[in-house]
Order: sequence, then C-alpha cells, then structure tokens
Amino acid sequence: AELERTFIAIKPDGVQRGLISEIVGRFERKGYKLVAIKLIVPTKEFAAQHYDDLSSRPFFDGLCDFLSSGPVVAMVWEGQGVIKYGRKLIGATSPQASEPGTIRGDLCVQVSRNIIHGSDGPETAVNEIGLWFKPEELVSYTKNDEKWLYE
Ligand code: DAT
Ligand code: MG
Repeated sequence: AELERTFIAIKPDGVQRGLISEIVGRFERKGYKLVAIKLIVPTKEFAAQHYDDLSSRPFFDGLCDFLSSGPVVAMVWEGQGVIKYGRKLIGATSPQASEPGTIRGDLCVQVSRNIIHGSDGPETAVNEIGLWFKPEELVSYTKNDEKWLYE
C-alpha cells in the first residue's frame, strides 16, 4: 500500500480536554493507518527543537512552555496523501479561520490553544518523525481494510 507518513501530535490542551479518541478517530475513520503512538511530556528544550523554525516569532517562548506543560500524544499516521490531507483534516492554524468540519474548526477557539500539530510537508514529516520516534517504535503491519481502501 502507500508508505507516506506524517507526524501528528495532540497537544496538552487536546489531552486535558478529553479529545484523544475524537482526534484519533477522525484519522482512523478516514482510512489512515496508525504506525506509532505514545504519551509523553516533552521538555521545554525538546519543544524548542520541534518548533525551531519559529524561534524568531514573538510567541515562541509561550509556545514551547505550552507544549511542554503536560502530556502530548505523539503519533505517526500512514496512507496515500496523508501529509497534505492530514493538514486538511486539522484545519487552518487559527481555529478562527478553520472551516467547520475540521478538527480545529470543530473543537477549539484560540490559535495558541489549537489542540493538534501536523507536519506541513514531506521534509518536515521525515524530520519530525525522526525527532519524536526511534525507528524501532514505528510498526509496519498489514491492516485488514487496506484492500478496501486501495486498489
Ligand atoms: P501549524 O500548527 O498550523 O503548523 P505554525 O507552524 O505556523 O502552525 O505554528 C505552530 C504553532 O504556533 C501553532 O499551531 C500555534 C502557534 N502559533 C502560531 N501562530 C501564532 C500566533 N500568532 N500567536 C500565538 N501562537 C501562534
Ligand atoms: Mg507548523
């Protein structure tokens, strides 16, 4: 099947608000395959590494404090077009600009509390998967529904 993979994280606000199953369910129902998942509290230094492309932005320090403030569900999802379409499922960066029907559009209000992260392209997907997971934490398996999702 399709080996494209993306890094998706439920941020501390999504975990605290009880939205893990809601978010996992949306990726699962779409037809994507979960290949890695863990619950971790990132250090602030780790958060800064994850968001290093935003280090010059005024909200950077608050963003890193927030990401490291509690448990995060780190995941890798696999499937055809999952990087780009995963971003579509998530919605725009600001929940105020996210369409209804998207995760951020349906489930949150403020840009700095937007509950989920998703890789924004093939290169960041590879980098973020490598930052958050060891290779042996990625599980390759055949899922029963693949023959119904892909021809
Ligand atoms: P995205 O998470 O949609 O990829 P991004 O990479 O531009 O967005 O920014 C990363 C996170 O930083 C974003 O999810 C929430 C936070 N953020 C972005 N713009 C912000 C702003 N203007 N004020 C506060 N936080 C912001
Ligand atoms: Mg981003």
